[in-house]
Amino acid sequence: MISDKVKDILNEQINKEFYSAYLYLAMSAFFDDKGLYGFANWTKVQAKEEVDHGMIIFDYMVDRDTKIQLKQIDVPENDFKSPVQVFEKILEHERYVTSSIEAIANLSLDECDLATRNFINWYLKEQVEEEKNATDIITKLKLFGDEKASLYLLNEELAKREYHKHEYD
Ligand code: OFO
Repeated sequence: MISDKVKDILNEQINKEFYSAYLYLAMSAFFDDKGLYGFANWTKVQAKEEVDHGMIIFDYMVDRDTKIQLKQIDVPENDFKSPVQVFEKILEHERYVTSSIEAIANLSLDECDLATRNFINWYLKEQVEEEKNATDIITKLKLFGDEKASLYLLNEELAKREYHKHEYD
């Protein structure tokens, strides 16, 4: 059985995942407005993956017969300046999400909830990838972003990202 503390932190995490989807969608709209369709695509695909992350926790809680309490989703930032600034915000946000996931891992251990501790491993792995993706794009933007041709090529590269439903494995 899931303790009240673990239940509360998982409910909060569902909210954070849906907030993440909102934030990425706001970024996608910014890029779309600037005509950077590849960047808009990349962030929109990420928004869909964030919804999957929230749904995986939702389904886990249903499986464990735990009460789900959906909370209000905050309004995301909508005012961005440049591609590199957006990706720096993405990295900062993903680091924050990583610390939330680590808090779930630690709490589930404190509560002797080994099933949740095991469940959350998938997210720990996922966060390594998400921080790396943001870091890699920041590196490219800082190296070449001032040159229009390079920005064009990166935009084309990011246009290729496809959405595949994120399954828990
Ligand atoms: Fe961007 O990460 Fe979800 O968990």
